[in-house]
Amino acid sequence: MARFFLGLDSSTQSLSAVVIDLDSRKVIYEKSLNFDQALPQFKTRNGVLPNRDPLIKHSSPRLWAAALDQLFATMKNDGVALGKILAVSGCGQQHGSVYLNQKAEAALAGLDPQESLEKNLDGILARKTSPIWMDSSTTKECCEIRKKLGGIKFTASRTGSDTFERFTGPQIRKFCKTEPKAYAQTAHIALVSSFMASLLAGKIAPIDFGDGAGMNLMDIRRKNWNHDALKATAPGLTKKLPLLADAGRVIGRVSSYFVQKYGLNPEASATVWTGDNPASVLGLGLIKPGQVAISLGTSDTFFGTMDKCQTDENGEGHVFGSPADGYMTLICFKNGSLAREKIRELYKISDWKKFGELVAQTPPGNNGGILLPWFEPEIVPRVHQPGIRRFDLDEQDAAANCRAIFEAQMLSMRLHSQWMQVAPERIFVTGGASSDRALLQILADVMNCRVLRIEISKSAALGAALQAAHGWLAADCQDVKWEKLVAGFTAPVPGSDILPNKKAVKVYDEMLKKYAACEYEAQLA
Ligand code: XUL
Repeated sequence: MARFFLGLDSSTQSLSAVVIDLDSRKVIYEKSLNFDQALPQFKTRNGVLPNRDPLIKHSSPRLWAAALDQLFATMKNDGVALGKILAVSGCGQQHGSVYLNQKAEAALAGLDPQESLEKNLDGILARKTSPIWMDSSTTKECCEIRKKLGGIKFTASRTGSDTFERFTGPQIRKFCKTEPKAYAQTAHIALVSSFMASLLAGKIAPIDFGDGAGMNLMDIRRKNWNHDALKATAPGLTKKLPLLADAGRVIGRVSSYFVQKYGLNPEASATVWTGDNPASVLGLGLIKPGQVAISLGTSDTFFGTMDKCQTDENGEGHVFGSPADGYMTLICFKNGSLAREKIRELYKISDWKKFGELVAQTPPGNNGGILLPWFEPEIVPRVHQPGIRRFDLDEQDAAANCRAIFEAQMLSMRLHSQWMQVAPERIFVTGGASSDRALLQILADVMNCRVLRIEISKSAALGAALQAAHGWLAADCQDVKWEKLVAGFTAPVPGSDILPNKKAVKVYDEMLKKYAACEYEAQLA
């Protein structure tokens, strides 16, 4: 019998599904459902609910449940062999939280297939909306928790990261301070990933060590809830958090809701989900320690795998548990494609090909011109007041400004990833902007490293499907090696190799010092 596994990715703007056939090592189905387009009644923009305060970014758990219904209906209509799926796993946008009351357990256990999944949530949400990773409204709470935990270095070495506005702990603290009644009525706090896993399993699901590390609440080394962090965050938190467990671990059978409504295999295993970045690590095949990938998307993320836990003393980067054992590091630069697009609009450049041609008109190093492209508050380096700054750069010179944004973003990645102390032999790149050769050449030159492109549009959902397979095989007492499991699903695009140019490498080695000084000056201003 064929062995099919389903992976779901509940990300910021969409819900995606990938089905793999483990024996032929093929992706046999993939689909994405865009929230704004498929569910316009929720009135989200790019997956976010409108809010007058630009620092507040929330979304809706009802939207995520409605999307799950719609995606299963689409899979059924598309003739996906749901009856043959052996296990389902998934991942979610990290840090976002869902607040459920004491009726949730019973409601999840008895999900009614005659009603929509959204309707099944009636009366169980202790908070209507969910703060998500784009929220930056908790600076005060970050300070308070960090202070109680003994400062940046200690917070990072304990929980894997310094406190960050988008991390769940500071978000919970703000909720408890501003809506104490609703907080008191909260019986269960879930992450986006564990909320979706709970719907699939029909019970409160554990949080995994990958996504759990994005909360400022988990002890990164011991992999259990850290009581000092819980105490520093909000009262009574111990009782509201679920168990921590390995991603992919089987937690039971899928809820009969999906069996009756969509014909999902009644024997299919429901498993623990993880965060979208840990799942991408699997989907990109980054299993060996020291492997590095950069995802060039709405935000740019730089991630790699480590066998030993090493945290960032400066508190800019994060360490999460990797779903493939060990640890992964992550640095999130919020102004990724967002900033690149803003520059393209600003200089009225028709497309990225033209943009690349302009970049080629100026030499590596941009004759000393530097641009700091913080159109939105930046996560790394921490910038609360957005704004762009130019140093020795003529605002009227379109070509120099195009090169400047590419160089600044890549130099920033090099500067802020130094704490990881990994000297990769090659860097894999993925995401929308990874087809831009001009950008990749600058990346190769700045990092002095070979760059290879991996073209997987749904690396997180693929990782989730592999996680489902791993969990199912482990529950079946089969000894399964991650390296063997991921083999064949991911390969660099043939001919996508970009090698560093020796002359440019020297230029960027020098330029890094000036770039760092400009960042420092801009942060002081
Ligand atoms: C990671 C982060 C983002 C979200 C995007 O820390 O905040 O990458 O996970 O979904």
